[in-house]
Amino acid sequence: MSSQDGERLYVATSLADALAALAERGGAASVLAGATWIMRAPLRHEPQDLSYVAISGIDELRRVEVLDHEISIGACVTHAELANALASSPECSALAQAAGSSANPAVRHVATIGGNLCASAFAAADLVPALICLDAELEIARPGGSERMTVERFLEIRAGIVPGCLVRRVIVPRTTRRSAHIRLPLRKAGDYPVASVSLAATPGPTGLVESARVAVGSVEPAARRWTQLEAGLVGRALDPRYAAEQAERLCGDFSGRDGIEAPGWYRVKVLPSLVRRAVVALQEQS
Ligand SMILES: Cc1cc2nc3c(=O)[nH]c(=O)nc-3n(C[C@@H](O)[C@@H](O)[C@H](O)COP(=O)(O)OP(=O)(O)OC[C@H]3O[C@@H](n4cnc5c(N)ncnc54)[C@H](O)[C@@H]3O)c2cc1C
Repeated sequence: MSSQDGERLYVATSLADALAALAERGGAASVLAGATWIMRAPLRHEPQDLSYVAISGIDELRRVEVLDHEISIGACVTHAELANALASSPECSALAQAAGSSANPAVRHVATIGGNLCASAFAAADLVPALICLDAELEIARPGGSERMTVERFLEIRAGIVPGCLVRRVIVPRTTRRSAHIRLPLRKAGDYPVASVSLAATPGPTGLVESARVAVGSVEPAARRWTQLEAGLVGRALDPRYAAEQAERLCGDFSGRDGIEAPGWYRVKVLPSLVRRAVVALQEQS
């Protein structure tokens, strides 16, 4: 164990050390990874936590392991490291694109995948819809054990997660799908996206779509799947115009959230165009 700045910051040296430090502090301490979300707490008028347990120096949380059937990504892998590590895994293009296009280079070098998933009030998180469309799971570590669940399930329980737990790693299954992440920043690259669409599709032997997953980010308070649109894409050839028409028809599935960057109706209005661009991106990968 090592500590800096009195009780405010504890720098953990291993996963066990981090879990012990969190347990010792009860509900009074939060996990700190890249701190790019935490540092803006005062701007969001959120209370700052009493103390933090820093985890970004823990070796096992910084690894990306590309195995035959899955890719295991440690919670403290940064957006920049992720984009780089996945550059030669075409089935994970959505995640590589989300990681490589989020924020700006300085933020991407410290912001982590774990922080992106755990920032519970962050509707515009880029990696979350990408992970949902890739059917990713995550592993939560707690003293005495761990639990694995889908990212979708994690989003349902994240606000009430027991203090003392932390996300250890994210697991992305490897399949023959193709995928893309398309985002619309309002003014310039580096802005939060007004809306984002992540699309994964698996082509069958005849070229028709065998399975599809679409996830929408930043439109509602949390990213979620667009299951009606998925159903409309299956059994057909990938066609940007048809996909955009279906998206237009099904846009009523979303209630856009109003925010300082854009009103809710606008976030919904741009979805067909993002879906069209996502399908074009998939076609370009073949
Ligand atoms: C200028 C700027 C621009 C940005 N633009 C974008 C953008 O375009 N797209 C985007 O997606 N994001 C953007 N972000 C948000 C950026 O903060 C997140 O994307 C980032 O992934 C958060 O990771 P972090 O490691 O910094 O999290 P932290 O700030 O360290 O933590 C965030 C939250 O998660 C918790 N936490 C962190 N890791 C874990 C863990 N392993 N287990 C449990 N809890 C954990 C913390 O306690 C905290 O509540 C931007 C941020 C800035 C400052």
